[in-house]
Amino acid sequence: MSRALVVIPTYNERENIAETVARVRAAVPDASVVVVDDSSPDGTGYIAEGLAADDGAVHVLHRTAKDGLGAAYLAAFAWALERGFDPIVQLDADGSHLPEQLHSLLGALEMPDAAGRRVDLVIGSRWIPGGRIENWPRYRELLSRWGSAYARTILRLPIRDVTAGYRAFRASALRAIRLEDVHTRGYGFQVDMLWHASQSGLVVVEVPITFVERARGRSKMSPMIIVEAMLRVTGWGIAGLFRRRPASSGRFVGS
Ligand SMILES: Nc1nc2c(ncn2[C@@H]2O[C@H](COP(=O)(O)OP(=O)(O)O)[C@@H](O)[C@H]2O)c(=O)[nH]1
Ligand SMILES: [Mg+2]
Repeated sequence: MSRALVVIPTYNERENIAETVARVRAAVPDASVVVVDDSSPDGTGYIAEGLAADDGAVHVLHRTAKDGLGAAYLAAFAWALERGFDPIVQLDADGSHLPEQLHSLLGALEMPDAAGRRVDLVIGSRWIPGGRIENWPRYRELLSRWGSAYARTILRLPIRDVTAGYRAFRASALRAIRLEDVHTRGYGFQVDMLWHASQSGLVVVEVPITFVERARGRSKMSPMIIVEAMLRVTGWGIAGLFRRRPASSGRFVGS
């Protein structure tokens, strides 16, 4: 019996959550699902409870207030590690991350990387050959590309898509990262996790995905979230200039 877990964060995803959970369960029937809902006013949490009542492999974590994607993921990771799930996958509720590509991420976690090392973290990447995006407005694509390029350069990360939200972690990788040191609430959380993965010397590879912009519901991206991410990345970059890189960071290699 697989102990794989797919974590799906939700805030006002009433029109999407049932279909996303069903597609995950169909794509990888062995994997469990946990929906992490921040008391969505639109009743997403109630819908998720209904899905959990019908399917023992579906779980729901309710949080009391909208506290950001990063905080939701950190709560889910703690929940998952306590229960022995491994690996642990991040997947958006809105249809952007195709559950049908879960096999690709999970498969890459099982394969040695180009240098023959055990892989700790797989990123579903839009910005490597074979990666695609569908229905994204031009400004979102530019924002994502520039954000990724800025963070990658400042933090010297050998990863093309540093803000990607479709990821598969070994449980041991989440244990290696000091999660209590990850403080970014918004989407900068994705960069924060990679930054910590790099500091922990983890082996990271990217696999191409097709990212499909949501057809229903609304994005929670906001200027505040972007500002938080930019300020933090810049801060880590400056701090990095004054700190010798840990010896283990040489093991952090992208694909
Ligand atoms: N639990 C929780 N989920 C969130 C929060 N903000 C966004 N999400 C979820 O995170 C995923 C990605 O958010 P989305 O708004 O689609 O971001 P975008 O794809 O960058 O436009 C979706 O499943 C959202 O419902 C939050 O504060 N709490
Ligand atoms: Mg989205």
